[in-house]
Amino acid sequence: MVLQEINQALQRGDVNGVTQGIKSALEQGLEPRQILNEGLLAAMEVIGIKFKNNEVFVPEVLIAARAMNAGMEVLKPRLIETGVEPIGTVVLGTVKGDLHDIGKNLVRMMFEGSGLTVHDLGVDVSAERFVEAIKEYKPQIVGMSALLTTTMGEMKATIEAIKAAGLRDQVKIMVGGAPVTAKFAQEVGADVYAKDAAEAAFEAKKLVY
Ligand code: B1M
Repeated sequence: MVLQEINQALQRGDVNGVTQGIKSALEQGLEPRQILNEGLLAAMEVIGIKFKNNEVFVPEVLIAARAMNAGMEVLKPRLIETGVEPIGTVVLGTVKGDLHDIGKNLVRMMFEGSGLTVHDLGVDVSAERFVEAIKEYKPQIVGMSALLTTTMGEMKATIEAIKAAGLRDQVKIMVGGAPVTAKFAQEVGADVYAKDAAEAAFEAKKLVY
């Protein structure tokens, strides 16, 4: 089955296999969300487990991540609803010291699919850069992602910097990422925690309406 082929190709880090698999899945009429969940995300989860168990190492994870991103490029136009009027603006980034961006990119896609304009600052984003971006883009929401327990603290530092710049009242702050919890979000002074990309989009819509 094509989803299984996509899954296996992603685990091998086979960019061509993933992109071709997605194209034929779409031609067969499969839902983009099903391709994302059962093809790409399921495979990434396997990679995550193997990485944790020392069955695969950083290079294999990187090539799988590259195939994931290539697959997302093919899926993105199909995931994003066309012709949606922007309902609000978000500044999004992975915090300083953290290079993980797969989850953040999914959150961005779901935001875009919900009609939000997203200014994606990328990875390893300093508190100062977040502050500059708030001044530049005047977003209603600032979204921060962290995947490492060692970088979660940057969320607090960024919120403090936003406060110090006198901008805290102008934005709602959303945090997420595997080690982040609702309790942590509250402790660092964020407004919202979202556990996954779908919830992030749902919560963001509530914040802008
Ligand atoms: Co890294 N890594 N990694 N890694 N890596 C983890 C996170 C880890 C849990 C693996 C493990 O040991 N089991 C572990 C962290 C341990 C910890 O801190 N507790 C870890 C480590 C240790 C490291 C390094 C330190 C390894 C090393 O070099 N020794 C290193 C750090 C580099 C750095 O950042 N400075 C490192 C490097 C890497 C790669 C570069 C090889 C690669 C990243 C490639 C990339 O992103 N472009 C990588 C990967 C791929 C992972 C795993 C395997 C997968 C992460 C992922 O993409 N998940 C991960 C293990 C795992 O999570 N099982 C691991 C899929 C993604 C869809 O999920 O990102 O959780 P996630 O996003 C979700 C939600 O969290 C949520 O929505 C997303 C979609 O539903 N979400 C938000 C995310 N952001 C949000 C923001 C929101 C709301 C929701 O609001 C704004």
